[in-house]
Amino acid sequence: LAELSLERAKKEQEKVPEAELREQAKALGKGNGEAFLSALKKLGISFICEIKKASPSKGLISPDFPYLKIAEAYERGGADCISCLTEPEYFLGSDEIFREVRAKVSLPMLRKDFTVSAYQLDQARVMGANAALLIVSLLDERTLETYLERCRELGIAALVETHDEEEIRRAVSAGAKIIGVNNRNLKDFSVDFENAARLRDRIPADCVYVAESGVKTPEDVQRLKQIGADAALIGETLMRAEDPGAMLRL
Ligand code: IGP
Repeated sequence: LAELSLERAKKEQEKVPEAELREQAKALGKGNGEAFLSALKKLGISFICEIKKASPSKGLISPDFPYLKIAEAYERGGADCISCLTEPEYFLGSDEIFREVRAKVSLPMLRKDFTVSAYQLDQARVMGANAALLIVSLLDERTLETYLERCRELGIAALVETHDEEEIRRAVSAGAKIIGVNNRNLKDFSVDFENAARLRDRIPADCVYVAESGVKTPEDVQRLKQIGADAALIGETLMRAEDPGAMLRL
């Protein structure tokens, strides 16, 4: 997926050259990463609700994929932020979908993709994202630092995704302020819901803590509240729910 993303970014640079995109991003001024951060920090657990048509582990999740309706249902239902997949190959997302959702709702939005070049961060800013995803396992420490610096410059927040203790250490040392712990192992897609709980106390107190993946029931949300997660990132369960708000209101 990292390689695919790099190829995609290179292709897109043939259409919009790097220097041109840089100019566009600069002309826009700072983004509103602050809105994403404060939505996560609010009292009680926050919900980042995800829009994705498919995933490599689950295949097609939403065949008809009424993404604008879903976005509105999230907003009405009490979501704090929206995460929107833009990866086209495995998640069947696109930048266009992101833009349409951006125009429809006022919630802070995370551009969910496999960031492997600074170009993609400029793209995130230009498409109106409040935050971008940085997956630690795809980046060496120096690169992670560079991308965090680029996010600061663009005024967007960075959700830095980890899976184990070593990755958390790298995230913290690179200066991450929002750390996600993924319950799903991206190598074999297995989900261990206790991963986020187990690693909770590895996250420094001044960082925002996001538990990701595998949230299925109100009891799961309860468990995440109990361990003091600032936010839960929920995708599949909400995509399949008839009334996503019902799960968020509990
Ligand atoms: C959501 P779930 O199990 O609720 O659908 O998971 C989200 O955490 C998951 O989509 C995800 C993801 C990622 C997707 C976590 N990290 C990195 C793509 C890339």
